[in-house]
Parts: sequence; structure tokens; C-alpha cells
Amino acid sequence: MIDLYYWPTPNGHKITLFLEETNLDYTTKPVDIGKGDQFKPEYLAISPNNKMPAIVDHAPADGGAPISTFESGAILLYLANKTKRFIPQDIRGRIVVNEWLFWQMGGLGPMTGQYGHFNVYAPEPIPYAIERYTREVQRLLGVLDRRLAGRAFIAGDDYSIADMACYPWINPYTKAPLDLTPFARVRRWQAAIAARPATQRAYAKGAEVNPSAGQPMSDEEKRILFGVSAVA
Ligand SMILES: N[C@@H](CCC(=O)N[C@@H](CS)C(=O)NCC(=O)O)C(=O)O
Repeated sequence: MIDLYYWPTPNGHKITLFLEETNLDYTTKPVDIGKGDQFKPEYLAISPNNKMPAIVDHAPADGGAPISTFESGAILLYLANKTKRFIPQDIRGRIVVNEWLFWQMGGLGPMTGQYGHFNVYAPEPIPYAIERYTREVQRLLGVLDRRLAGRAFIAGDDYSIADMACYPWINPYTKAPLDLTPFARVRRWQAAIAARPATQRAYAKGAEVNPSAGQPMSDEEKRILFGVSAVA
């Protein structure tokens, strides 16, 4: 049994995308980041960066004590290694998945997050920041689009954890949509993943856990999410 500490945001969706593809038994433990659940001491004990997602695997492969993991990329790798699914077992295939997984973790995710912050949440418009992150996200979408030339999925013929990491970050802000018209391969790939029954179950789970996802944030939610600079 796996406990999934989760809130339906792009980083949270990555893990339900994986879990819904497999028959791993899991329980969702909501971490309402707008209410500050991520700062509770019991949560910080498994996720010291005060972010979700995190997991606790109560039946690890070595038969030992439960294993906890934070950081969505580390969680995807853990689950892929545990199940030997959605990651190639040969070193050449594996390195490709690792490259694109880390590309998402270090590039597409953080840059799109900043794009969203300055377009949707910042208290006043800062044109330099808006332009910088818009340009950077468009550049990254161009990189992904070129990668998908002649490939069904990022690593080749097979759907992998690299796709699961990237998919939730393609244009996640309804209030600040990007124009995907120039990225036909990204649109084709996105539609193929959206059509998977597991993807639909993953997003339905998100709507169940937080029926008000996508609604404007209250001032208190913004204070909790954007106002905490350090926790002693
Ligand atoms: N690099 C982390 C980022 C996780 C992350 O940013 N999570 C956000 C929601 S998408 C969060 O928990 N925010 C709470 C906070 O910043 O206090 C990962 O990929 O797991």
C-alpha cells in the first residue's frame, strides 16, 4: 500500500498519472496547500521542502521499513523502478527517459510555474517577468515539439515517466493560456495522453479531492503559498 500525499496541481497529477496506469494499491492523503497542510510537522518529516507530492511505500521491494520519498521526479523514478514499468530496462533507453525527466524537473516545470505566477497570481503586472517567462516557456515548448518529431512519445514508441512529468505542465493555466498553434506535435502528443483512460481517472480524482480547483485564490491562500520566505 502506498500513501500519496497529494493536491491536484501539475506536480500532484504526475503521480496519479502513474498510479492510475498501474494496479498499485494507493490511498490519497490530501495536502491542502492553500490551507498550509504542507507546513505541518508530521508532513515536513516526510517532505522537508514543504511541497507536495510525497509518498510513503508501506511495502518496499526490500521488505524493510516503509520508504518515504518527496520530489515528483524522484517519486516517478521510485515507482518506475519498483514496478519496472514506464521506464526502459536497458541503459540506453533509460538514459533518454532520465534526460527528459530532468529536463522537465529543472526547466519546463519551474519556468512554467514562474510564467503562471507572473501572469495569474502576482499582485501587479511586471512586464519584464511576464515577457521573460513567456519567451522561455515558448522556447521549451519548441524543444519538446522538435523532440516529438517522428516519435509517439518523448522517449520513443512507449509512454514513459518523462511524458507523465511533462504532460500536466503543458499549458496548465486557464487564465493565462499559451498559444499552442505552432506546436503541432505537442498538441498531437497531448491529445494522445489525454485520451488514455488512466489520465482521465487521474484528473477525475483531482476534481474529487479539490472540487474548487481552478477557482481564484483567496488572499489568505496567497499569503500561505507566496508569503512564506523561511520556516525556522
Ligand atoms: N520540485 C517539486 C515541486 C513541488 C511543488 O512546487 N509543489 C507545489 C504545488 S505544485 C506545492 O506543494 N506548493 C506548496 C508551497 O509552496 O508551500 C516537485 O516536483 O515535487
